Amino acid sequence: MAARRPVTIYADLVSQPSRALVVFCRAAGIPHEVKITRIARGEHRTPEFRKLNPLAQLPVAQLWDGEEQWALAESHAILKQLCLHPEVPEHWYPESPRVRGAVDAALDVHHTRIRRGCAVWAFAKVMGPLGKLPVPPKEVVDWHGGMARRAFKDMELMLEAAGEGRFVAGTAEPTIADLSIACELQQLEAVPGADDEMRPTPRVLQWMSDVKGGLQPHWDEVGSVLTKVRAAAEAQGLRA
Ligand SMILES: N[C@@H](CCC(=O)N[C@@H](CS)C(=O)NCC(=O)O)C(=O)O
Repeated sequence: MAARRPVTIYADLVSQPSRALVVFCRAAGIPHEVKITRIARGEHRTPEFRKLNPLAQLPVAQLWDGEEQWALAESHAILKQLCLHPEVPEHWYPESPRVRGAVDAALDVHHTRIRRGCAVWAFAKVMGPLGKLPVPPKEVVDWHGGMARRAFKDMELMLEAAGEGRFVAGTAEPTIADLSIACELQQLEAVPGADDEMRPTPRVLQWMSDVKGGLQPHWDEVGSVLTKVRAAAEAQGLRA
């Protein structure tokens, strides 16, 4: 049988959804190659990249349909495609309609609530100033900070509603929703002082540690870029 062709992931590891894909491919043993595409250098705005994603955003995956390669943007859509690979353990995107519904709902909460706060806030506090990129005005940044704080409350409520299971869709093993949300909250690790500002509860901290724990060493290796970003932010006196 012909060897499976590797999935190509265009990613900047400073980007939360990019990390989610790279960690997932590594943890699930999906053959893949990563093409690092740096947002700060505008590498996602080239005509070549826009052929892959006209919206000029990362991540993008190039997948295979038989002999034909095709490009897909949007990390949740990509994660669901990757879950079709036979080697991926079922717990990541369970087939039971009820559980799958809960995973899809948590993914929607990620995009409509959790990401709205964390992504812009972390960018405005640290990544934007470090990359000398324009950031929104203070009142807009503060609004996103409020949304980021609410993200932790959302997680507390969702985990409470999930009942016995340790993970957000009520499962005993992590799903792609846990991975996506955890990568989003991880982004705040790049912001000095974010913990004091966001005050995650013990339950949310335990969930985060459970998600990370099952993904080592990939979680730490892929996320190590955030330690460097944080050190650079500290050196420049950037804070929450
Ligand atoms: N909903 C998208 C979000 C994509 C996104 O916001 N990507 C950011 C990086 S995290 C990006 O490419 N930003 C560069 C830009 O918009 O110029 C997903 O889940 O993949």
